[in-house]
Amino acid sequence: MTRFPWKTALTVSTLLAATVYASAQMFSDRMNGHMQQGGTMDQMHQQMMQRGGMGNRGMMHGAQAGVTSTPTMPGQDAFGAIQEVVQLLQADAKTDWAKVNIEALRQHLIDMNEVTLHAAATQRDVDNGIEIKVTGEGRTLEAIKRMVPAHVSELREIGWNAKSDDLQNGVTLTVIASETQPLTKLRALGFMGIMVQGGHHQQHHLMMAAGRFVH
Ligand SMILES: [Cu+2]
Repeated sequence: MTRFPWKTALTVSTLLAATVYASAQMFSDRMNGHMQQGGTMDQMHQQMMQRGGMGNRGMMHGAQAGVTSTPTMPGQDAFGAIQEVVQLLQADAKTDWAKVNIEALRQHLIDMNEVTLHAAATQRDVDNGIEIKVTGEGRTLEAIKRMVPAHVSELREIGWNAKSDDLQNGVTLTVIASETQPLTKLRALGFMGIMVQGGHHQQHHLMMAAGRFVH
């Protein structure tokens, strides 16, 4: 009869038990880690939602985390801009519907698309400033001729030394450096960086649609 090695069996089972216990401990530690991480994410999410203005991102985060909510993305930026303006006009009891012109806003958004995405912009240094030849054809050219000179007037209103000259296929935009707009910055901004200057662009869209403003 073989002697059963009780002592060895006991040692082995103790070791096994210890290993199982250690694994369980590691597993539970890891789970706690995850839960703590989850907690922090929830807090961040809550903070984001409370801070406001981050609503969209908050909801996207929620959607990624499997939380169902109403979609907010309009699918197309110009569509979204028009939708927002229409909602503002509808919410305002003083809106004069005899003057409202949403088509004017749509045409301006088409101009913006042409100028932002399709115009060619060739930049060069001039004496203490930069000169940009903005050119295009067809609908793009029309948009350049409407938008660039109009924006130059706005730049001048906010104190920039800017001018525009007509070209056959576009406009020459010249901006001279100043203490507030040094040459290095102008060079870096380039055509679009200069076009986005000024704080009333979105307000202008509302005025355009309301029929109170001609761009
Ligand atoms: Cu605009």
